[in-house]
Amino acid sequence: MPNVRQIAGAMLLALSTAIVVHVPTADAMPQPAVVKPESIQLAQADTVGKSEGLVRRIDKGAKKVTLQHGPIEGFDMPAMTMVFQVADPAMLDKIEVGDKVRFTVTRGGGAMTLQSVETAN
Ligand SMILES: [Cu+2]
Repeated sequence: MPNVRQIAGAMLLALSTAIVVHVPTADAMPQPAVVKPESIQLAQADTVGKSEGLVRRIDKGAKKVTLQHGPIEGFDMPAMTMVFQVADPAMLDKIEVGDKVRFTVTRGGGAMTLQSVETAN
């Protein structure tokens, strides 16, 4: 009687065989490869990252805030200083330059957008 591991191995083998068979079709039609990055961006938009940072600059008119942030948990992003969009400009009324803050952020369409921010002084 085959155990679960053997069945999974057989299924993997069948899968990889299917992929190898599919390659000539992919070569003949390069379009599907162009669609791929878009689907990856959509997946990233659903991810919420969170971290802490220091407020460096606030631009209410442009709905942007510059944060010197620590590594962002949930994203593969190290500590750096960068500009974030804010989901709601009212979020900028609660913080000032020099404040230490905690924030949550989403990523999609090439922009990082703060979803929440609160002082952590
Ligand atoms: Cu960053």
